[in-house]
Formats: sequence, structure tokens, C-alpha cells
Amino acid sequence: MKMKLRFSTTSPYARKVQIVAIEKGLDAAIEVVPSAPFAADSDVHKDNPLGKVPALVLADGQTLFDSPVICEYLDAQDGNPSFFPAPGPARWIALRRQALGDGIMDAAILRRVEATMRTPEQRSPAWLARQEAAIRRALDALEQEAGELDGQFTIGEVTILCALDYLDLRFSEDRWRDGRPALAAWFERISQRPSAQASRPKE
Ligand SMILES: N[C@@H](CCC(=O)N[C@@H](CS)C(=O)NCC(=O)O)C(=O)O
Repeated sequence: MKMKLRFSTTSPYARKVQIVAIEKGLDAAIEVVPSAPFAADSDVHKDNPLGKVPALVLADGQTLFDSPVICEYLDAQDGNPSFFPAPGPARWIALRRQALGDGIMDAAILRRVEATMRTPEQRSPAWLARQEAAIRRALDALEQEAGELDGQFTIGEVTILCALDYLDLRFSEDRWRDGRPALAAWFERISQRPSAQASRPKE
């Protein structure tokens, strides 16, 4: 029986799972269930009480969430995890980069929700500015370490790739590449990877 993945083509968190599944040769073992978690009639909560994608329903009926948990589970299936290195310096770097990428996505989605689900009167400019600042600082930190991102593809680099592509999808007017040439060049290189090409965000 196939695993079932609650998935949205624009979710950067769900894309992390898709990339790891492709890289590990597990995509054929997963049935993708397109899901719209923000729709009023969404039934995602039937698989994930938090009502969020991604959620992975295993063959025994157990459901895993969120994206860090699902990605680590898929990585472990062949007994040879490469996206989540064993405890040690490489693991802390990978997890820290994942946290930075997830944090960019979290802040970007808060901005998007503020813009799409709240009326102009309800919107808080201070809250929006706070999220924008978090994204800006995280991108600046990534520019500083962009020279060290090449030569590996752990959950850290997967997550950064997904976060940057999400900024292109939703906030292209912010022009995150401006002033960050090393990060932009790394992003162009990593985007050529077949798993990245196969999982490009689609509206
Ligand atoms: N930390 C979670 C975040 C997942 C998440 O926020 N997903 C969004 C879609 S991009 C969602 O389903 N949101 C629905 C909601 O917040 O109600 C993860 O890494 O999987």
C-alpha cells in the first residue's frame, strides 16, 4: 500500500518532502493527495489535527507531520540517511540551515496571510515590517555562508532552495537577489538539480 501525502503545489514545506522523496527514489511509493489547507472546506485536519500540509499517512495509518519529521522519516527508509547527517557538526549545520529556511518560509507565509486573509483595516504594518525584517536578516546571513553551500545537499540546502523559490513565487518584487550575488549564484546552480526542476512551485 502506498503512503499518502497531503500536498499543495505552492507549499514550500510540501516541496521539501517532494524533493527528498525524489532524491531517495521514493516518489513512486507515495500517492500525492492535492490539498488546499486554507480553503474553508479543507479536510486536511482529518489527517493532521493542525490542518496543515504536508502530512504523510503511512501504510499502517499513522500520520507524520511536519516537514522536518516527514523528511527525516523518508531519509531513513533506506538505512543510509544523507539529508540528516548523524549527530555531529554536519548535522547541526544541516539542521540550522533547515531552521533558517523554514524561518524564512514562516515569515513569508505570515506576510501572505496578512495580505490575503485580512482586510486592509485588520492589517498591521508593524507586524508586516517585523516579518520583512526577519526575512531580510536571514537572507543576509545566507549570503555570508553562500560559499559553503556547494558540494552538499542536506535538508539544510533543500530547505533554503524551497524558501528562495517561494520568495520568487510570492514576493518577487522584493528582489531578494539584489546585494546577495553569492546566494543568487548558488540558487541558480542548485535549481538545475532534476529534483528541483521536477518540483517547481505551480499555482
Ligand atoms: N512547520 C510546518 C509548516 C506547514 C505549513 O504552515 N503549511 C501551510 C501551507 S504552506 C499550511 O498548511 N497552512 C494552513 C494553516 O496554517 O492553517 C512544516 O514544516 O510542515
